[in-house]
Amino acid sequence: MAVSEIGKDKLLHMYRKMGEIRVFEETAADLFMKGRLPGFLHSSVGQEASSVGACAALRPEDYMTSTHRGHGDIIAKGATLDRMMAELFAKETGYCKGKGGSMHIADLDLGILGATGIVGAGLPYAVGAALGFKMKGTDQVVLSFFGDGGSNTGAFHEALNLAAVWDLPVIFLCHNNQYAETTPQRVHQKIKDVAVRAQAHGIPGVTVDGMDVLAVYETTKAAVERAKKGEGPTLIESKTYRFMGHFVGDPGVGIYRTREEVEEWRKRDPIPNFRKVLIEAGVATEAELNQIDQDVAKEMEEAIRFAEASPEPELEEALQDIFVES
Ligand SMILES: Cc1ncc(C[n+]2csc(CCOP(=O)(O)OP(=O)(O)O)c2C)c(N)n1
Ligand SMILES: [Mg+2]
Repeated sequence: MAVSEIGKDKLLHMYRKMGEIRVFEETAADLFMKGRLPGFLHSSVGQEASSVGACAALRPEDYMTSTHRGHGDIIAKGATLDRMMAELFAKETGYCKGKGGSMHIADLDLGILGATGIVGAGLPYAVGAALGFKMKGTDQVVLSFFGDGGSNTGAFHEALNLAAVWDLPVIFLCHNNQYAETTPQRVHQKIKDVAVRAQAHGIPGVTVDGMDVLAVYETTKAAVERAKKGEGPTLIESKTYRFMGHFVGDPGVGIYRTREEVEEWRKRDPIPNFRKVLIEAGVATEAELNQIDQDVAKEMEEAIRFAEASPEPELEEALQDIFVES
């Protein structure tokens, strides 16, 4: 898709969101390694174009689900860095009042149905939400993010099958980052492209360059249009890479992948590449993009201050919002 068809505001929004994700992930990893954050973190650095391209094709009223590596997807859907950081700090002002933590962030007002630490578990509840939209007769859609490892679960196949037979408005978006924990895709799957699994369910399957935000945007937009018209789900495989280890603390090189492999993928870093596209197409100047980078850095500093200054949840609230009152 030519940049001229997308419009400057949207393009700069995508650039900003990718920057927000990068700085959030790097800051969170740094705080975690200094022992200042509780819990466990999975960084999505490298996957920014995959998250942002997909969410840029959604409207605020559309829903999404995500995974243990979900910070990027959630920021791309509209979450702000302050409440994200507060959630990681387990503070009252976090998206889930500090009870969700890194892997379980949700906000229904933003259409973020939830992330989950259970691999593959986000797919069936995306299908449930899509069934709800279809029964209500709205034109909302649901996008479910998952990984290459997630595409090996039974839940993946059950979700695709049901969404296919009922023509539900779902987009299944696989961040194929080449690894499931420390296992390379070639070891955990016989197929090269996750997208071919769509054939088993009679739905379209598309493979896209997940380091190219515009390619992901265009592909997702087409899938959203199809879903809105009642034509059913699409499986999109976005080929991407996580630059960091599986979890923050995993060096990510030497044991299960080589430094050279990581360096090769780093040359395809989606953020400087998109910056180049914007400048070469005359969409923005260096100065405009530098200003966005500075605004993002400031937003991050304020987010840390906000999270640090926020109160801990009260002990009496420990069981609130955990069970549904009947
Ligand atoms: C049902 C289930 N099985 C195993 C695990 C342990 N586990 C956590 S992350 C992960 C790998 C997932 O790989 P992928 O779906 O490719 O996501 P990525 O980590 O690459 O983002 C596994 C097996 C889990 N959390 N849930
Ligand atoms: Mg993976």
